[in-house]
Amino acid sequence: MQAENRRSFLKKASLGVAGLAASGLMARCSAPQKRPNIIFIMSDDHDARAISCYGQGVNKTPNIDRIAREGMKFSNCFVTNSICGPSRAVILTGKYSHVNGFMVNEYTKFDPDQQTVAKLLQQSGYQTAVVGKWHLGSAPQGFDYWKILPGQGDYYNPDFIEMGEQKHEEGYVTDLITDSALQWLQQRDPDKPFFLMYQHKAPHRNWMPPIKYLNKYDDVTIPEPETFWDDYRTRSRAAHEQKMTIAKHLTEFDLKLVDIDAIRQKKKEELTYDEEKYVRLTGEQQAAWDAAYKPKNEAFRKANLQGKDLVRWKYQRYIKDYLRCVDSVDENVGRVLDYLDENGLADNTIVVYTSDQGFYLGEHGWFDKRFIYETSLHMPFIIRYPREIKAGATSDALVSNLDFAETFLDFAGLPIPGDMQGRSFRPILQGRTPSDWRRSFYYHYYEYPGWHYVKQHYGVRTHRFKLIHFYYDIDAWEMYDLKKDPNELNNIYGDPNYADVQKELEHELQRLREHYGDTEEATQEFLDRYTRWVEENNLTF
Ligand code: SGN
Ligand code: CA
Repeated sequence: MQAENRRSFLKKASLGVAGLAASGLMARCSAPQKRPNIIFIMSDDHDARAISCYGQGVNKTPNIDRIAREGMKFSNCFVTNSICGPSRAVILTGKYSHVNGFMVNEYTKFDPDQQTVAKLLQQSGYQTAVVGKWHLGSAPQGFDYWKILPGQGDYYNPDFIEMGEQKHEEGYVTDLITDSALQWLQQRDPDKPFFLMYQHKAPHRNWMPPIKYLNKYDDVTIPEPETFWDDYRTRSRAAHEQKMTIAKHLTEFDLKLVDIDAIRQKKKEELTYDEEKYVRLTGEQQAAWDAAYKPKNEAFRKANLQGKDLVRWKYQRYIKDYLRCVDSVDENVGRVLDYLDENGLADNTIVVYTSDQGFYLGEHGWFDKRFIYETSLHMPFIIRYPREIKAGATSDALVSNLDFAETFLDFAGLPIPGDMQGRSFRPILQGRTPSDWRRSFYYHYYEYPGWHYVKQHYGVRTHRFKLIHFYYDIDAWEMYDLKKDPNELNNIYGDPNYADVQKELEHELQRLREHYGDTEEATQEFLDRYTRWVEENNLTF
């Protein structure tokens, strides 16, 4: 990878001008360029199926779509480890979890002393800020300004930590994060480039929508995905033993079936984590919630649904609240795009929209993420930069959150450190996918036992195939032909018709593990420590 990095760096140096001329953008770029600003917009658990430009038709996201219409949309952006903190650590460092040390949420803290893209940009003269969801356990470094949510944060009237100081704010989290981002943009030094990480909590569980959307979608039925009733027939135990089904694992708090008045009767110190989210509502907010949910809940109870009908009802409640949260994200993204327009910044600012990972919106009967399966492996990734990216472009190249840091450094004209493990995809953005771009992608997930009980696994994904090894308290392999079976319903591991492909994938997986320095010994050592911590603290999830 180091060689690959060096290559891409040399290429950039030699192809810069020629490449621009070839792409017809030379005229616009003839004056000496100021280094571009970068706004990295990331939401939490926003799956591409709930972004209208990805074409699934379940909702409308006009502002996010605008970024794609004026820029480029990737259909194969993959996360290396499909969970929040670890994804964020990979983005900051350009290194896999086993190298940056942040493998699971919560147990370890991100080591803030290590090299990050924010520090490198800051050192080179960028103004840097992070606003919103952070979830890395340690205080941010490398940012001139930071204002983050503690842990997962809250939807209503949340606390923030601003430069080390805890603050309470009234309002809805997605609006508040945007207000802070715009305030920071407003007060910055206009003569210096900036790097802003603007990161939403929404639409993370427990999907609490803003007041104004509480009744949106009431009169429609959102279609269930094709695989909603999947029985995991050909899969290993891992798919059967997870705890993330719509049918069984959504709680009354997730489903908004709680009596807020009754929760308020409890003493503060007796409140559970979930109850605490509801007592945060002001009297006025609660009145709006009760007005919206009580009649719907009464109708639901009266209907006394059973079996599949009950599961279908849960899905509608879940997906509608999720989409209501997304609507607020989209509208706030619009506020930021407007700000760029109004301040003459649109041309020289790279705008990214992504999410820390994909998220099941009922596929395979699930919510949550974690698996290497298609939905949770994919991150939406949309990027606009009129100076170098043609409007309406698309790419199916295998890119990753592993590459973001390298790509931003490349745009900032900075060298890419040899210990970063990804590669700048600036050439792809310019319309020239390098012939030696990766054709296989390595994945590794660790958090078991943990929330939703998805077993540890690693695997490889190529353009057409996927091979997965689940391990630890299981030793099981799965393989999928994504061309014939895009929904991954037919595990072909061991199928003699695919013997050659299987052999190749096994070799490729081994090669990637060696290439990225991921060893069985290191994994074992981490898991011993992690599972001891889970046991010692009697954690159940
Ligand atoms: C919380 C959620 C889980 C979720 C994890 C990780 N439970 O613990 O459902 O998988 O976060 O999400 S909740 O009851 O607190 O909502 S992540 O996006 O931060 O990785
Ligand atoms: Ca997440």
